[in-house]
Amino acid sequence: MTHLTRFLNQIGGRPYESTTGRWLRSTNPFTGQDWAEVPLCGKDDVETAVEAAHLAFTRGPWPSLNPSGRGKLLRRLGDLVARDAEKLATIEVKDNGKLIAEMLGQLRYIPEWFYYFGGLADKIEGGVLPSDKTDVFAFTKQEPLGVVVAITPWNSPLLLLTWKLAPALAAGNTVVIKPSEFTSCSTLALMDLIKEAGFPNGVVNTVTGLGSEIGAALVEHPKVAKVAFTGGDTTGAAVYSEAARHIKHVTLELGGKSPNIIFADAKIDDAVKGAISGIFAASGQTCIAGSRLLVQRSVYDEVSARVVDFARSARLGNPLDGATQVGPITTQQQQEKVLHYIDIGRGEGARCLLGGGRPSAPELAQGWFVEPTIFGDVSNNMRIAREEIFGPVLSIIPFEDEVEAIAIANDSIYGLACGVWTSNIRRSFAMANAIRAGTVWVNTYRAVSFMAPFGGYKKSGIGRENGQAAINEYLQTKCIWINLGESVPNPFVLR
Ligand code: TXE
Repeated sequence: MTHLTRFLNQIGGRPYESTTGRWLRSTNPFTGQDWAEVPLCGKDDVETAVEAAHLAFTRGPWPSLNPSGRGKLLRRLGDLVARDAEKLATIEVKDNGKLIAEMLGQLRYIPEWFYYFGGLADKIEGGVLPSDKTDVFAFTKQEPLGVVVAITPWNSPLLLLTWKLAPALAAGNTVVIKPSEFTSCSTLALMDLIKEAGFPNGVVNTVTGLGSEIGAALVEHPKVAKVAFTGGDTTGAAVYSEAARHIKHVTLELGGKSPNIIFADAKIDDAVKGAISGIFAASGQTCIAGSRLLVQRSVYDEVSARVVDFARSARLGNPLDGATQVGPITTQQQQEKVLHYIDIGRGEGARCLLGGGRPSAPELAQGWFVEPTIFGDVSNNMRIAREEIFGPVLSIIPFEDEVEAIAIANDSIYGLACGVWTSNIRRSFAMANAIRAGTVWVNTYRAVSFMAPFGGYKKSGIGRENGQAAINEYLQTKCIWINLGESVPNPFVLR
């Protein structure tokens, strides 16, 4: 039997297995072999984790630490992540099949979130209120919510966790993390750094296991104040309605079917690169994937041919090899879902211009690969243009003019992101104004930053991550009235 690397949870500052005594295996998407295991926690473990987080929020060193102290801890954590970038990147590659080149870049960037929100920790200000009452002094304070549950998906475990963890801690909350059952290892490795940074026991805790069991138990737990969720829209809706029953704060970052729009006046070379990175980065497993490529009819044939040629050159292979350009799909069930959508596309009459199945190379046979796949002549009514596939499948859709491009782009239940490729400055602004999405990129794609708010319109989500305002998603306002009068007037004598 192959040796499995074992990762443990941390609850209350201690390594923690589970009360079930069972384990959950992580499979390497490139080799198809199990490589690690994490505890399969149950509801009792949820109870222990939430109690630890609640205790750390209400008593002990964390609530009495001043905001600058919280900021210092976050900045120290950023330094530790930078120090261990390679180690964490390698774990995540084995866990979810992302390219090592992408992961190294991501791990070197993640510390910026801890520095940025660490810097914000002592800039959370209340205000003195003007008053229409005499002898009263009124002011506001921004206070943390309490125990925050961070539920994260498998496609970018550490990055999407960081987007929640950094502002939640900067604001003074405590956290219970539930990573995806498919990719828990990098999160558990990060816990060692959180401890090393000096966060008090119980400020950050983890429980690993199945979403349907412990994810749901966390959302309904009475001592959980907020759920910060990234995942699919079906699960997101379930989380939202459960949270609503208990009146909890929620942020949801859900799926997308983002349009990437190329006008005839664009620099076509750049637009083609933008189309490729929009859909084939991370094998299309990103919420911002530019999965609908809208191309103006006068350049439709040229752009389609060039995108197909470029995609054909992609080198599929071992994600741990720095030269690999497209890696496997993270889970076998996701690979099956993507292949099923390719069948649907064919059945709907879309023309398959490239790919369309598993690659035939023997060295890829053990991995969960799907070839970069491009459908031409797609109509926006087809399911492959309407539903999130979350894989390397591009649908190219022709349009005549700006009005039609806007109509097609907005004809979606989602509204996460959009790309626009044009040399016309007026058109840049007109498109940016007309598109119903949380992010619009003009002549670029996939740019994200700790400084820039990120989130969805419509079914792509609620709330924003990143940017200064994101910290408000983890705060609540308290209004304090101080009576400065000499005495309290007789309540029966109305004035
Ligand atoms: O995600 P889930 P799945 C989309 C993508 C993908 C589809 C399904 O289209 O094909 O969703 O993926 C936890 N209560 N995205 O099923 O279920 C779960 O354990 C509380 C887009 O893997 O949304 C995991 O930690 N939590 C997306 C997290 O929810 C529950 C990224 C996300 O898993 C739960 C991932 C429950 N009842 C998938 N059930 C993006 N926005 O980037 C599950 N979970």
